Amino acid sequence: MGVVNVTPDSFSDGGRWFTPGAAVAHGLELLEQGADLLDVGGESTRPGSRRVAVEDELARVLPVVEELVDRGATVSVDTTRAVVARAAVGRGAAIVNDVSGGLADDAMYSAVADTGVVYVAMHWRGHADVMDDLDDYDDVVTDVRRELAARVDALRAAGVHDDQVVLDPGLGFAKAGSSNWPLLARLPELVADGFPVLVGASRKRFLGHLLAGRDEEPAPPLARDRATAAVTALAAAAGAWCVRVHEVAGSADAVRVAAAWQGATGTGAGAGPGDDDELAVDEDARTGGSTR
Ligand code: PMM
Repeated sequence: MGVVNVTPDSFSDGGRWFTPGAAVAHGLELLEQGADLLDVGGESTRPGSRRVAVEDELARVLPVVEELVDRGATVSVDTTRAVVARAAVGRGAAIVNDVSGGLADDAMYSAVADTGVVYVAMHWRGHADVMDDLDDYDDVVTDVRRELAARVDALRAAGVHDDQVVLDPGLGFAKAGSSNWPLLARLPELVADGFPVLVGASRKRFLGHLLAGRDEEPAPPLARDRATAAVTALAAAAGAWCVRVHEVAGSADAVRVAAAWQGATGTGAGAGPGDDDELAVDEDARTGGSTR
């Protein structure tokens, strides 16, 4: 999944693709580099950032969603607002990617149930202006899985079908650096819960800290892509359904390596290059199904 942030202030690529034309061109470039899905977002979740007005979010994302869908892309809309989700689906978005897992907007689950789209429920505890104070876990993996299971219960109660649901541990959201590594290392536990899993590690702060130089300054976002590709390889090998990344080429290669590796050992469900299964993500997203 390639990231198309139509925002002036995202932490990793803020402002670079802020006009609709630049955002569409960037999305098309990511498709050429091997993305199966494009995630279009109009509200930054940068730590500490403020909400944007719903009118501004709509104005940012809708033209970009529509144009990318017209160009043949499978598009996901990155929003916590039901009204934006419904409007984007109306323009052809196949997936709603909600970093709040439905907690930011009571109307989100009925929008997902009504439209029948694939829904990414991310683990979340609060908006960007407060999330850094919400990193309090007994065991981060157990707690995140339990809180995601509660989201699944609520989704089912709202009439959303299991095969619409993708779960995401929400790396960096209410998670300090050290809380992110167990979520990656123990990804198979989340995968075993039975839903497709999306991992969003791309360019995040915990990678910046990992890559800090001798001066202990975190590596800047644009210097985190090789580490992101390494996470992609390991996440794919651990059974992730999807990785959300800013720099697609390296992660597309990493996914191929993981698939070939698993195909050769026979220990996983991954397919080798050229195998029919390789297209499953794309096809299933288009048809609103899952790859489980
Ligand atoms: N991270 C960001 C934004 N959207 N969506 C999902 N499902 N998972 C994530 O980890 C995630 C996300 C972070 O913001 P960015 O677009 O600036 O990288």
